[in-house]
Amino acid sequence: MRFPKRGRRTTSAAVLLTLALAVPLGAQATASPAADRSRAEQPAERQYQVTGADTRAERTAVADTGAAIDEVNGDSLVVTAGPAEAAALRSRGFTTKALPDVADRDEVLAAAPSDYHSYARMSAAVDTLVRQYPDLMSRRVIGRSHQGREIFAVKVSSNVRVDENKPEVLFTHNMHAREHLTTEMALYMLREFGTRYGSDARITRMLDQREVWIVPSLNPDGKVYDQDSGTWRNWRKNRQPNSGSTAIGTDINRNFNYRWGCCGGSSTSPSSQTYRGRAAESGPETKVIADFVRSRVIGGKQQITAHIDWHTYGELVLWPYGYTYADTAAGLTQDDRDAHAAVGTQMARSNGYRPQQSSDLYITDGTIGDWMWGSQKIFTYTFEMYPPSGHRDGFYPPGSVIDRETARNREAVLLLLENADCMYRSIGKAAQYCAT
Ligand code: 3K0
Ligand code: CA
Ligand code: ZN
Repeated sequence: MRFPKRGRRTTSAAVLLTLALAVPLGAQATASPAADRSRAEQPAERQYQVTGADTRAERTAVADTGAAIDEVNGDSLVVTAGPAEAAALRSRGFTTKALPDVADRDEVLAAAPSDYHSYARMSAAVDTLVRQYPDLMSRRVIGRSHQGREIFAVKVSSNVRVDENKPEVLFTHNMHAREHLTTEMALYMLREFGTRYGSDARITRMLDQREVWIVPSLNPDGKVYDQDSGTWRNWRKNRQPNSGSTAIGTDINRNFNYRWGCCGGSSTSPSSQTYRGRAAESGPETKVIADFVRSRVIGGKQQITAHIDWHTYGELVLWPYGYTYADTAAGLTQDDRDAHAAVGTQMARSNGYRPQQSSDLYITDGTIGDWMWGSQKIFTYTFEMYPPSGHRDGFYPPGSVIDRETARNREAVLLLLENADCMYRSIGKAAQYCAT
């Protein structure tokens, strides 16, 4: 259901005006009940075009205000920011231009919330698949979100009920609430594995020789909040309250326990889009996936060798680190970097995305990728799916693109699985690193 556009735009303008007049910078509105209701429907965060930032250092300065950078287009950026972050951007000399609210973009924004699986429909679809392929797939609850929803992993492998000695590969999806195409990517992979095992040679071989873990939604509360009211809310973080603030949510991708908060790549302000939380792993969702990954250390050996964390948008393949511009750093040797880049570039060639180090975009800290490598030595990629930067669809492309844009990553997924037994083979160093 969509509200009549005119009424909604009026409400949204009134709320922004209330915030602009009444809210001290850095604080959150203590709005009237009426304004509060509207704000719940229509958060004050919105997208801005920011000009004057065309280097990675300037992009890092933009990110340092606590705005989330959604797009990089040459010297102009699109960010999601609240009033405080927008004011901080202007005070640092950047030019900001408010873009129309996501929910007001009905004509150009062809996506309806019903185009994408809701959390409930996704969960039911997974149950159906697991029932259909009981020897190949099993589902396990690995923990719960702040509001108590199940965060679950689907294991896919031949002989699925036995923990065998095979390289394990992890795929995590939908950490950022509004990045719904990533949940569709999880469902695509599950359907593809289910229907092609036993007929497609590559898939059969991989499911015989790997144990695959797919977590279709790392942020079920955020997904439900963004989608289930019937109008998109452009929500990114989880839905955990913050003590001493009315602002909701921690950015799960700034909450991981490797160099957490080290480097100006996250915010200390609960109202920020990139709020890092009060401590590393303070977000229950962060802790759930970190605990799961730690639980895969068996006999002192991490079983998971490779990982993709699926995001939208920008059509990028990113590798660690995000916390530093340096190509190599503590625990990341030249060979580690080169193997990440070699497989990352192969995958990017297959889907047409751009391969680069995470910090080539802007500095981030406390991300899942930095933790996966820095703390667990798991080869890790962040994929930013369709659309490319500058495309009007942003986080909400129409449902008609889902099949094409998920299948587009089929080859990249197979490439990662095929390399996962020895990532250093990609740089000709299997003998040095992978001798058994
Ligand atoms: O590792 C990274 O560079 C993460 C990029 C990710 C983020 O968390 O900022 N980009 S997104 O938020 O637009 N999906
Ligand atoms: Ca195993
Ligand atoms: Zn994201």
